[in-house]
Amino acid sequence: MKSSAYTYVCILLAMVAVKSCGAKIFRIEAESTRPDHPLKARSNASNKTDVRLHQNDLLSFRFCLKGETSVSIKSVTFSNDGGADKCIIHINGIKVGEFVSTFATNYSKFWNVFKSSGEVGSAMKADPGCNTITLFVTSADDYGIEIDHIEVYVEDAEVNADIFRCNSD
Ligand SMILES: [Ca+2]
Ligand SMILES: [Ca+2]
Repeated sequence: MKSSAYTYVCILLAMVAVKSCGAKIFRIEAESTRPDHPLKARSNASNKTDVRLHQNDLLSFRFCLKGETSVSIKSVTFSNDGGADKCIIHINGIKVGEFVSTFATNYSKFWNVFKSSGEVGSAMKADPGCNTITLFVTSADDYGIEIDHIEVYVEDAEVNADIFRCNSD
């Protein structure tokens, strides 16, 4: 009895380990794509920099996978000072979801206060090789929104940072 309970606990622990080891989260800095939009120095941003976007602007990011893999947008970190803005995210041209910034203003100080969108949409299958994430600003006030970074959840433990950034092989 004792040993079967022990075995059961071990199996449970192994399952937890497999689950937590089977996926990774990668961060893509908005400024890393050398976008056509203004970079802003923000002391609270990761890499101390973000990108200011206005209505109809877009950012495009490339990432690579080893095999067909489930991916999702874990979070988009952004700041806003002024009216609300709406962003839509596509992976490989397919809409995965959207998020909005809410109206808030503090004499421009809120540009240095960062918020998370939370998970955007649901997971989808992405292909081996090169994939593209696109963030579109579909509506914005005159001041726009600033994007700091995006976190991408990848359901494949074998994908490391070099593979994800398309630097391998
Ligand atoms: Ca705004
Ligand atoms: Ca950043």
